[in-house]
Amino acid sequence: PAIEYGLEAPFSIEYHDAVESTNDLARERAVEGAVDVAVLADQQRGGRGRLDREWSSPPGGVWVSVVNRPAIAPPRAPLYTLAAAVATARAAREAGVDARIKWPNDVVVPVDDDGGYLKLAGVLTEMEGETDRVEWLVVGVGVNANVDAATLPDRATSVRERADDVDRRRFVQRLLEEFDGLRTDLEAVVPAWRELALTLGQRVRIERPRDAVVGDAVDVTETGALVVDTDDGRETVSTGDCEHLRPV
Ligand code: BT5
Repeated sequence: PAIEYGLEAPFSIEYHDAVESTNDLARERAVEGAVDVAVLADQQRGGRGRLDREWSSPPGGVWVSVVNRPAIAPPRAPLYTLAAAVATARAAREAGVDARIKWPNDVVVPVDDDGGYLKLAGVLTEMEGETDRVEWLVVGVGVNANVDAATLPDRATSVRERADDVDRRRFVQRLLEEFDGLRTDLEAVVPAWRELALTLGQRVRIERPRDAVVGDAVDVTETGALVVDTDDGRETVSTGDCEHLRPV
């Protein structure tokens, strides 16, 4: 059962010790008609990443999913993913971690000058709606906060590993405040994203369902798509088409 989390936040918070996936619970709340609810858990047994990948969610992390009912059309939904990545990176930076954003949905810590990184957090956005209107949008954020890297997959890191353990209540509050500020000012999302982006200026390879795009990542569009200068000209890759992005 949910217990009171005792947080001043722009969302009402539903806290659980352990769940399958906070995104699944938030989706249920969304279907029930909830507005501005954040579902939070200490651990997830069946945490999910994009494209049916697993998300490892041991105790001590921040596993949170937010229900939104934005008055936007579906093509702008990726801005919510970018906003959550910015909010997470800002909260992590306040905690002393050199967090940057890797397009489209990763928060990472650079480990060398060649684009190498370890993954600190990820964002999973899911929505329901019609062609011209989003009905609800669930933004799930997983942050390796007070977690030993040994309990995480390869190429992952945690706040504990890069700085010190955080007060998770404070961390979640910062994250949700930043996210709320950006979702209510969507024009500010892309400029804020650019400032923290690790991907811009990198040469990247992006796997799509049917092909791959290789080139220099030069910008993101107003709907969060990545603009890549390839040998054959300029390509725009939508967040939904990206299976993997890696620096080359
Ligand atoms: C993501 O997927 O990065 C989105 C993760 C979203 C997790 C949150 S937690 C709250 C909410 N509830 C859920 O069930 N999900 C959301 P993707 O870009 O597909 O990355 C997944 C890949 O990251 C996996 O295939 C692993 O390689 C790696 N990975 C898994 N767990 C990780 C972790 N804890 N830290 C870093 N990397 C991880």
